[in-house]
Amino acid sequence: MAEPYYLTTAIHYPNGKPHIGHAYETIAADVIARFQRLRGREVRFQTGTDEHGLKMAQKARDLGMAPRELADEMSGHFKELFDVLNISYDRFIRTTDADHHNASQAIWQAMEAKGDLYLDRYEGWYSVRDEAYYDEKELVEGEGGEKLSPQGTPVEWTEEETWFFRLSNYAEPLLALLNTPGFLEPASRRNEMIAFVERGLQDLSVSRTSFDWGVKVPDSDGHVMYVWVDALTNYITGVGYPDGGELWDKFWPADLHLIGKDIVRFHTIYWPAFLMSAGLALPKKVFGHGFLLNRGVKESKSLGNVTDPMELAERFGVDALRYFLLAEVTFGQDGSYSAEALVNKVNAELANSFGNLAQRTLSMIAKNMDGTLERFDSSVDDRALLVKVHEACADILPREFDQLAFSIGIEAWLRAVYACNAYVDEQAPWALKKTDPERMKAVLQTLFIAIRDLAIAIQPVVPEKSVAVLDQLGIPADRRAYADLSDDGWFEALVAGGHAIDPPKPVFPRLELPSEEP
Ligand code: ME8
Repeated sequence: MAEPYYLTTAIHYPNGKPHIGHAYETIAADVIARFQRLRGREVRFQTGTDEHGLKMAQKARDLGMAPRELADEMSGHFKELFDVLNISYDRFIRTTDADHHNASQAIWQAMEAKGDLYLDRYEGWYSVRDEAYYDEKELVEGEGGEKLSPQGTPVEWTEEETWFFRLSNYAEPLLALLNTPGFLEPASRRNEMIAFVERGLQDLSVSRTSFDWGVKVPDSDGHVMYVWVDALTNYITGVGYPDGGELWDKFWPADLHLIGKDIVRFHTIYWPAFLMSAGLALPKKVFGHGFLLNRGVKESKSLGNVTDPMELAERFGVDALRYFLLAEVTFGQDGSYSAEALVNKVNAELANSFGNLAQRTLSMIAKNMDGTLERFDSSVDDRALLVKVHEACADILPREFDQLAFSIGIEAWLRAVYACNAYVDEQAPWALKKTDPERMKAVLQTLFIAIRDLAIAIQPVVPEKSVAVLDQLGIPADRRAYADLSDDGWFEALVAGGHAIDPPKPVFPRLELPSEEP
């Protein structure tokens, strides 16, 4: 039986169109989902939009729209982008979905039944941009002397009667959780969270009365839930809470919540506390990835440097964008991107190295071997190359991807591609054609095997391109998993048994920078 694997992204605020950070997080999650499927896990992958709260309500008001209308329009842009980016989600959840309201009210009632909710007066600072409450001592001073949140966003003084959650009761189990190896990664994010708990946890205001765009608090007229209570609950809505059932039994607790570094507090303090209060199991891991910067600078509307990820995907191709983001950025740290960096990297590594290797080899097989493989005697060099490629594809890349160290895994893969190209140059099959045609066949078949390994291994990152290569190699769709890399008997028989391929078509075009680009 395949072991289940449940992974989620943050759900995105649809108060505007998606930006490159949303694309980055969701692509990374998709790489994980595809990777785990290829390892034989039964994956459930959820993403979606976080549609309630003051930020959405205010944005809609500014635009003269109803919040629901804004949510519908923008959520549609997110879904469209994720479909274009080839995101293999199982559910795109919207917090306005009926089952989500139901789940949020159910977790509320469970927390209330535990005695963790009480009514009181809230007085304090609130950032609409972060949808977060802050203590006076957390605030920083802006350039004009104004008070700002630690994220640098404006805060406003708020006073209202709200429900409170007894967060202060959970300091001890939260510290134990934060100290559990593997729960919060990268480990560098742990200290900040531990320090936050150790400073003393205040009870959390969890409802609002000054607006009504949210999930209604059960039996409490005029109160809607604080948007983060309902937002975090999306992770259990999607697997059948509160009714339970097959999805619930199989997939909760989640294996991984993938989120950005700015919302680690919500996921490693508030969310586990809510779950503990409701008597539910805790997620196994929260990973806080870094931020993507445009040439080293955070994108913002005022700087006019906002990139539309849809445009990038259309201009350079989805797989080029996916490869660049995963190969370029050390996962967990901030990363920088630009059109020229993307074009240079993708041309050097995919078009000129892997693409060229596949195209050259398959053309020579088509031309000089009638497109047909046969049994061959391998030399020491052939075997050395295949050992190296196999190690990169079947051992190193999967091991690193399992640790979410994508760029390191891809680097090992790329070194194997370079080794193949060096082997082509050394062996010079085009010269062997005249001097030793049998040896030429052995070289081309060795390369055929290597390309199969390389294409299988890189599937999570460039799904469309690797499928095209595997199709050209004639590898059946049910022989493309990681385990197939080590199932030698079947593959040896295929290569030895007169396996025929068609002349190849180029899969990795060279990219051009548009002329207006500096
Ligand atoms: O925070 N680079 O939504 P959001 C990388 N609705 N990642 C980035 C980024 C950037 N430049 N900018 C944002 C929310 N992100 C809440 C989440 S979850 C129950 C609720 C990441 O639309 C950000 O860190 O502001 C977050 O993980 C995700 O994009 C959605 O951000």
